[in-house]
Parts: sequence; C-alpha cells; structure tokens
Amino acid sequence: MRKLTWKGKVGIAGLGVAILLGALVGTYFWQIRMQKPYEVNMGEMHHMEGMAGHQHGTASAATHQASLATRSCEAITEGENDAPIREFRLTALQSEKKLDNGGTEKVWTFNGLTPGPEIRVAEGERVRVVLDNKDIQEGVTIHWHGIVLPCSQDGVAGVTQDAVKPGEQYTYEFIADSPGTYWYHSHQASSIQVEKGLLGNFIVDPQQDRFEYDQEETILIQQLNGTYLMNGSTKGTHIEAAPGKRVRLRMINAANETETIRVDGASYRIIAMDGHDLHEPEMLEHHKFLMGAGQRYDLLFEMPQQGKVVVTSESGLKVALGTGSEPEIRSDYSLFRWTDYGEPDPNAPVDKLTYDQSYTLKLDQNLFINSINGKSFHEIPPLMVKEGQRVKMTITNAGGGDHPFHLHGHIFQVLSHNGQALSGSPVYLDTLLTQEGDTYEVYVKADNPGLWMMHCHNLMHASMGMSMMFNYEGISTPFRVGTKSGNLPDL
Ligand SMILES: [Cu+2]
Repeated sequence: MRKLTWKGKVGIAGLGVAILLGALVGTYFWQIRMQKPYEVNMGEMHHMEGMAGHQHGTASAATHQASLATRSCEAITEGENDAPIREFRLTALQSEKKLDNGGTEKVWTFNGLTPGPEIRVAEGERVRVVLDNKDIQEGVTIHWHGIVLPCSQDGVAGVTQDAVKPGEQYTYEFIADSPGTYWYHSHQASSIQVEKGLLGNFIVDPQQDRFEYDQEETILIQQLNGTYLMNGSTKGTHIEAAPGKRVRLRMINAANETETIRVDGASYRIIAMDGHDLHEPEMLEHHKFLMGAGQRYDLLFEMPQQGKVVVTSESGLKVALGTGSEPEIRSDYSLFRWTDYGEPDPNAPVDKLTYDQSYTLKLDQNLFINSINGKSFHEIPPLMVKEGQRVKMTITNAGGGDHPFHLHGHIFQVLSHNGQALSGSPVYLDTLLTQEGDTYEVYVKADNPGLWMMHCHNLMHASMGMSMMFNYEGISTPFRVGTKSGNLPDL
C-alpha cells in the first residue's frame, strides 16, 4: 500500500471530523425541530397543495372540490355481517425478560410477553381485539401490519385514533379477509415501542390452501433493546419435525435491518411474500434471500430422511428443525430474486394494468435526516388519491441504506425493477425492500378510502422523517399528530 503523506493524513482526519460534525449538527437540528411544540392534522395537509401527480387516461381528478364533503376516518368502521367473531385481549404492560445469553431486559409487552401472544384466525372471521394499557405512560396503539382494514382500525396514533393511555381501552374490529402471515405492533412512538417489545405474530389461516404441507411453524426476528432474537433466542432454538414431513415455515422480520436468510439441509420453495401466495414457485437450490424490515416470507420444504434443517440469518441467529446430524454448510449460495421467480399468472397479467395517476417518490438521507422528495414527515405533502383511481408509484432509493417501503391499508403489485418488468409470478406486497440505487414501479388500486401512512419500515428512518401520507380526498380525522397531543406515530 502507498504510504500517506502528512498532507494526506491531515486530509483524511479533516474529512472524518467534518463527517462527525455534520452528523452532530444534523441530529441537533432535528432534535430542536422535534422539541418545538407542534400539532398537525394529517388529513388536512392538502392545503399544502398535495403532491403533484401526473394524470393519465380519462379519470380527470376534481382535486379542488375535494375538501367540501368530508367523511371522518373515525366513522369508517367494519360493517355488520354474520362472520364468526374471534375475540382477543391484549394488555400492554411493563415487564422483564430473561434472555438465554444470561441478560435480563426491561421490556414492554402484550400480556407479559414479547413477542406478544400469537393471534391466529381463519380467513373471513371477524377479529375483535380489546387493547388495555396498564402502565405505558406515553400510550400505545396496535397496527395490524399488512392487513387491509377500515381506516378507524389501523392503529396509528394521531391519524386513526389517540394513543391509548394507562387505564384506557380501545377495541379493534375488522374482517380478516386475506389469508397469510402478518404481524402486529404499536404505532405510537414505533421506533421505541417496537424495539421494547410491543409486537406479535398475526396469522390468517386460509379456507383453502393452495399448497400442501403436514406441519407449520413461525419464525419471528426481533431486535429487543438492541439484541437480536430469533423466536426469543439469542443462540438458536429447536423445532420438532419428523423425517419426510412437509413444513410450511412462516418468517417475519420485525427488526429494523434487512436480514439475509439461509436454509441448510433442504431445498425449498418460497410460496408467499407478505402473506400473498406466489404463482408456481420453483424449487430453490442453494439460495439465500433478503428479508426487509417488516416483510414476511413463507417457505415450504420437506424434512430430509436424516439430519436437521437449519435456518440461519447472516447476523448468526438460528432455528433448527428435526434431529440428527448438522446439515452440510455450503458457501456457494446465490441470491434469490423475486422479480423473475415462479410463473406469470394468466388470470392476472401484469402488462394489462393501466393507471390514472402516477407519482414519483425519492427516498433519501442527508445528515441523518431522512426524506421523501426532499422533505421530512409532516412537511411532506400527502399523496392525494380519489376512490377508484389506479395509481402508479415510482419509488427510488437515492441513499441512506436499505429502505423497506410500507404502505398501510392496501396491497400493491410490483410492476418493474430498474426498468425491467417482472417476468415471473405476480408479486403483491405491503412492504417493498429497496436498496441504494433501486427504482421500482408499483401499482395500487385506491379502493380503501382513508388516511394511510406510507413509511420506511426501518423505524429509525421513519422516526427521522421518512414517513408520509397516502390520503383519499374527502376523508378527515379528528385526531392530531404532534408534541401537543402526544401522538407521535413514528417517533
Ligand atoms: Cu429507510
């Protein structure tokens, strides 16, 4: 290596100091901004002129008359029907958790547990969850990540409800009409509360399964006060599975960072992403896959006649299925790509999708302030849609690491990646992992009137500003976000 001159050394040191100063100044200004008392009505931000979209086709939006007749998000509830009711009670409370690395963590839990109790219902059932808050001072909510439900049930503090304070109660009610793997978590001060443990699995069993299996298991990755856990363990846990059994493995990434997952001991199919089945997924040999924060992957494999199957994250977390010898660990894994996996669905041709409105979103980071189109959180004009519109969003990751982009209240379909149309199975997501330099086009039908958050699911990024609204014209809210109300959904 070339020896550095003293000038070079001073230059590098200077650059280091400048970067450090920049970071400190950026964080300082952000904190000042957050401390200034403020209050925002997330449903009235269209007086900021909404975000300019490009119109296509015949649907010419009458944007300017929108504010006349309004309907409150609070009044948009699940209608009556005779679906069977499944009732659950979740109480948020402070507790302690002993870890298998010897440590004890002060945690926030549902019913004394983190992850909280698994909520499991059948497709079509009416889910009723009574939330009580025992002693979480800043209040809590529950957001049902990935579930399409009425606006008032979305669990976003300051948008769809007030945070539930100690001694208070809130009842959520919605029909679980889309089977799959989901999760729930608090959406009050989410970057703090999720990390402290307020989260759990949410599984909707299908009425009719497209895939056959003998056994199913769920793996959840979380970051508890900074410590990574897979199914509650820092080291590795074990699941019973007999040779020859077909296992459906539901995987949930509830942490903030992207996980690289490896499966040793069996070839597997990825049969669902974010709860939605893939069409004719082929067998994967020696593949690892990326799971963005907030995303879910469902795997299907057959237990070998001898030995274990081991699921490992690159951060070293492990779950072993079965007994016997350890599987051979290979080093030649290729990276799974979902943009050309499986087969196109002739009943849902992607190239037939047309849209009325298109929007461009640039996700970026400067000096630790995270932005969308150059602005942060409540300064970002909402993306305004009308009920019935077909919307295309072009999402670019311009820097700052991975940004798993999450839209509430809808499922979107991915059209293309870096200009290349998807050529395999249709892919329906609620959370899209974007990496630096990526551009994706996604399609969403505006068929669920409300006020919906759209944010990075690295909740640290969301707390630093990468969060905005997807608002329907004519929908209002009586709730307020800000330091005055104390409703801070992504702090
Ligand atoms: Cu991000």
